[in-house]
Amino acid sequence: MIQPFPHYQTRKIHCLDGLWNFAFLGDVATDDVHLESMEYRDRMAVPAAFDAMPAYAGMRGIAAYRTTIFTTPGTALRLHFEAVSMWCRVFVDGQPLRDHACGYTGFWCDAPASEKAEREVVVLVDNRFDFKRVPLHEMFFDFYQWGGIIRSVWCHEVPASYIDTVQVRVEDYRTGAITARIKIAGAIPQSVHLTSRLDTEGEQAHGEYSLEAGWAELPLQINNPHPWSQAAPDLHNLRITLSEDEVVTDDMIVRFGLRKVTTQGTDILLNGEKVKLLGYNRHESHPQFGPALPYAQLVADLQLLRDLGCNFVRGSHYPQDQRFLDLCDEMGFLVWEESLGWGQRERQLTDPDFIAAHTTQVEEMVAASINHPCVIMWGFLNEAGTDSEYARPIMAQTVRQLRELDASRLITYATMFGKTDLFLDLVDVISINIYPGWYGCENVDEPLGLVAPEIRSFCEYFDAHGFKEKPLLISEIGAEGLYGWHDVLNGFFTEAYQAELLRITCEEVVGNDRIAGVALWHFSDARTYTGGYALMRPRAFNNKGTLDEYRRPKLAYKAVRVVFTTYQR
Ligand code: ADA
Repeated sequence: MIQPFPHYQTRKIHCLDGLWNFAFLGDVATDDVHLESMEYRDRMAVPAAFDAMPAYAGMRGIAAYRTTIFTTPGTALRLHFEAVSMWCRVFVDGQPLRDHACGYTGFWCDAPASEKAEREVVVLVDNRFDFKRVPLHEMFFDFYQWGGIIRSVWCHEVPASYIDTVQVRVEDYRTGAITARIKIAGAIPQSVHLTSRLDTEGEQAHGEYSLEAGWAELPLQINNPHPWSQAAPDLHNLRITLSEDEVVTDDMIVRFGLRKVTTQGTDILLNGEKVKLLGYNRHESHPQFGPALPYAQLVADLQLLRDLGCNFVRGSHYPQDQRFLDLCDEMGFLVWEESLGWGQRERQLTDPDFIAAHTTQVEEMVAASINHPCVIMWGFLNEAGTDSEYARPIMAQTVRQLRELDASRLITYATMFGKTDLFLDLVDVISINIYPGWYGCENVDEPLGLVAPEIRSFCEYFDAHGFKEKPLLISEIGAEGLYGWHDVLNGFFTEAYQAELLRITCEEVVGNDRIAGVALWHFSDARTYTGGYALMRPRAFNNKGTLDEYRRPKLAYKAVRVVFTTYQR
């Protein structure tokens, strides 16, 4: 198991990854599930998507997971689930602690202290589509949504007062001035005794800090600051310790980078220098493991992206595995992280439960990812109904929420409406999903001839309609290429057609100064619909990957690599 940041030195942490007791209950109501009489006849790996595993492939319903842990008697526990898909209810020693309803964000459960050393954790997981229960998940999304405890689970033994959060705000990336924002939870005193240590430097702040609504702020100075950039992704560590009567009671170590992301006219700047974003949309998806990718696969994916000459990943279409973001921090990738969403319209976007669930999800996403220097941009609600007024409240509210939570990153959303989108004035970067040469070219003889002119027509349109000063990103573009499919006509679905479409796109992007970057659709083929929607998707995969689902390169790999690596040189 790999523990993503933050790390801890003082508190005892148990990793609950491994083999859990398991029972698949199927299509039953939660009220009809009785834990006391539950028979766990099987075992299941955690983390894993149970419905990606051979014995339960494709099954939807309720599953019960159970494990036990030995903890220190009399100590309160905090369970950290990095992601459970899609809905879950967590019990400790038979007591329900909380429900959670989004498959891609982490959450915490507090379990009161007990005199018993052995504690039992049970999780009911539901992967059925149900708008009331999981308003953020819909079966019409063009990617398979798996069920299970899909990311790691941790159990923290915590003292009465403990450190909940450490956020680093970079005040000046050149001088190394930062502010550490620290949230204390549990019993919240008026003030706390805090110490900080940066990298291998000595202790800096040392003293009593008063809390405001549980938060303390420490202005700090790094003596030997190294900015974070793509070429030199230098990282810094900050350890905060909490003590009582000279005894350290808790600590937290966060990792961060000194960098600044801004826009200037139509450009995106990293540390004051123009950067062209060249990369891919990437699903966390594997034919064998679903969304629970082995660590080595995460590293392999980034090695492939680096080899392709990419510097950018759009985490489509949900908050990312923290291990992946840690790797992007270390390898100098720039990331767009976004909330879960795909093509929602009025029914969802105006529903109070949907809005509330989305607000919670955005909070959880930002809380988990705020210290990653790789994340330069927040996105939300891919291809929502942004050509209609009904979407205004949720779009405006989400932008406001993101700016309040984090004023240091750019905000965007991927629109499929381009020229008729109503809310582009709200965001820092315009991001368009366009498919010239693929969708909508039924009556065209030479569809590849549409690609460059259509890209240029968007540039001209936005310049002429009040967005001359806003960066423009192509957040999706691509074509299906079936791995191994070659044909003398080089038409739709051949590797050759896909390669040529991506080559033209990449040439246009690197040669066109108006365009701030591209996220090609997409990195690797990804499993999608099982029902009737699959008729639009050969093999029931979205086949627009430059690599297939096993990461075998198609012809497009070389085509993209030549253009991107030549540009990066
Ligand atoms: C959309 C969507 C992607 C994918 C793509 C496609 O732009 O955002 O998730 O479905 O279309 O392949 O058609």
